[in-house]
Amino acid sequence: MKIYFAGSIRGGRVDAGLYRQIISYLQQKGHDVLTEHVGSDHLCLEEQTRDRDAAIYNQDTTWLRESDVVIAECTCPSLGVGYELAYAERFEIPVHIFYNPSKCALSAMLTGDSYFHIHPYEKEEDIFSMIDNIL
Ligand code: 6IA
Repeated sequence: MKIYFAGSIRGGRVDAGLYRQIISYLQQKGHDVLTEHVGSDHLCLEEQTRDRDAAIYNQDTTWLRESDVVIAECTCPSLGVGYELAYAERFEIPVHIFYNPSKCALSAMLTGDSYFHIHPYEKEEDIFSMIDNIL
């Protein structure tokens, strides 16, 4: 499957290591993760120009429309991820949201939208069997 993995970038990189683990797990299972860079520890967060951001937006929205499913890790809040989830809903792409309730309260705009499949988890290692059940 073509998977769009969404995780916080400018919203904060505290969970970048977890994003990396989820992405490599999906790749090991033979899936095509379009957004491998979300787990990268070499993102240059300082570079921010309107043209560069427009290129990122155009590429990411193209990938979103091409994807079979969106998987998002939402424990670290991110405006960009929230936007992506609503964008995926608009194009009727299934969306699975993972978050750790002991670390954050997920926005009511996500938990209140019955379109989204919401997956709270207690331990990070639980995510992988949950993914197996979804895909
Ligand atoms: O608001 P955020 O930056 O936290 O939004 C994160 C989400 O937006 C991720 O799921 C990405 O798919 C997308 N996104 C945000 N920034 C980038 C980006 N920047 N490259 C690709 N996708 C992005 C490159 C590095 C940048 C900080 C200069």
